[in-house]
Amino acid sequence: MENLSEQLSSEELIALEELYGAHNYKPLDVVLSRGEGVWVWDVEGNRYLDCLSAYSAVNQGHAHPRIRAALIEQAERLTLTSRAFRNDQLGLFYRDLCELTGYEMALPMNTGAEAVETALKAARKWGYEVKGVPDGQAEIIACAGNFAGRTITIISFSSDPQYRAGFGPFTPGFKVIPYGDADALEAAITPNTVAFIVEPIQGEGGVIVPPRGYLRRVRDICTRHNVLFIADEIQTGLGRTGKLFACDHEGVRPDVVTIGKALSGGFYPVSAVLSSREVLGVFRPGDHGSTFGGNPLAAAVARAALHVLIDEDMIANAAEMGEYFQDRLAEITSPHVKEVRGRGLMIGVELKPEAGGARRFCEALQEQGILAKETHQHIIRFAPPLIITRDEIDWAVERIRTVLTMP
Ligand code: IF1
Repeated sequence: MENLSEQLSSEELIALEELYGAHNYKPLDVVLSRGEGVWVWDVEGNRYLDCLSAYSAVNQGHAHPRIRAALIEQAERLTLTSRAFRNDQLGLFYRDLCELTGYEMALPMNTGAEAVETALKAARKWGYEVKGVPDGQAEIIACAGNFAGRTITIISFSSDPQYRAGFGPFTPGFKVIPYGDADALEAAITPNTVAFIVEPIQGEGGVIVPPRGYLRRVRDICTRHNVLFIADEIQTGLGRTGKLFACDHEGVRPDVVTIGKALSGGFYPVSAVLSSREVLGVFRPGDHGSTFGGNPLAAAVARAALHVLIDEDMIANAAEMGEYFQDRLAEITSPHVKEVRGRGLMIGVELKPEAGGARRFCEALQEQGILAKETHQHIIRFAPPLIITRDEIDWAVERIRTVLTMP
C-alpha cells in the first residue's frame, strides 16, 4: 500500500498551506489530524472539543463508525455511475429521505450552494409554468444577513459587502428585505414574485433567531400570495436546533427545503432539495443535473447519516443538551458578554463591541482545548456535535468561563 502520509509538524504543514494555497480563509493555526465523536486531535496530539462541527456538517460526531462502515462498504462496490445510468442506492436514499421528512420528492446535489441554486431554478421555472409569471420576470425575495453559499447568483442577493466585492456583475431578479420582518415581506411581494428564501435561524448572520411567530406569518403570507416559501435548512436542519428542521419549532412546513452538510455526517458532500411533485415536477430530463449528484456513494453515506441521527436519538439530545449548554453559558458573569442566544446546539455568544472582537477569544479558547469560530466580528458560535454529553458541556463551560473572564 502506497504510504501517502508524511510526518510533518503543524508548523511545516501550515507553511505548505500558506505557500501553495489561495488565501481565501484565515483559519486558526491548529492542524487537525484525527477526529472521534466530539473530539479532534492536532498533529502534535493535543486534544480539542470541536464546537463548530464543520459548520454543522458533523452533527453526528467525527468518524461515526456506522457512517464510516457504509462509506467503506459502498466504496468497495461502486462509487460513481453518473445519472446517465441508474444505481442501486439512489432509490433507497430518495425513499428514506422523503419518508423521514414527509416531502413528496427530492433532487440530490453535492454542496449546499448547488442545492440553493437548484431551489432557485425550480422556483423560477415553477413561476413561469405553474404560477403564470411572464417569462424572464420572476422575482425572488431574500433577507439581509443571509448566507446561502458562494456562487455568483447566491452572492447576488447577499447583503455582505465582502461576499460581493469584486465579483459583479450580479444576477438580476432578487430583492433583499430585513430579516424577521413579515410586514416587509408582504410589502415586497408583486405579481411576479415566485419565492421567498430564508434561513429559519441565520447562522453566519450571527445566530439570529427571528421573533416568535415570524415563520408562521411567512407561511401565511406566502400561501396567500402563491409564493414559494423556501427554507434554507442547510445549517439549521437535521437536528442542529433540537428539531429535525428549525421550522418545526413553529410547526411550519415550507414549500421547498434545502439540506446539506450533516446529510452526510461530514463524510462526503451531499445536499438535496425537498419539495412537492408540483414544484420539482417542473424539471424534465436534461433541464438540470450534476456529475456527482445522486451518486451511489453519496446515497449510501447519506442513508447511514440519517439512520444514525434518528436511531441514536441525536435530535432529542440536541434539544436537551442545547438548553443545558445555553443555561450554563448564561450563568457566566463576564464583562465582555452582551447576549447568549440560539436554539438547541446552535448557540451564539455575542460580545460587547468594547471586548475587542471575538477572534482573540476563539484563540484563547483554542489554548484551553476548545475549537470555536467567530462570526461577524463579535459573536462566538458554539455548535458541537449533537452527541455531546452533560459532562463534556461541563468540561467546556469551565474553560469558556476562564476565557470570558479574561481582561
Ligand atoms: C464558507 C459561513 C456557515 C450555509 C447555509 C447554504 C450554505 C451554507 C445556511 C452553502 C454554508 C458554510 C460555507 C463556508 C462556511 C460556512 C458558513 F460562514 F460561510 F456562512 F456555516 F455559516 N446555506 N455555510 O451555512 O453550503 O455550498 O458551503 O456546502 O463558504 O466559508 P456549501
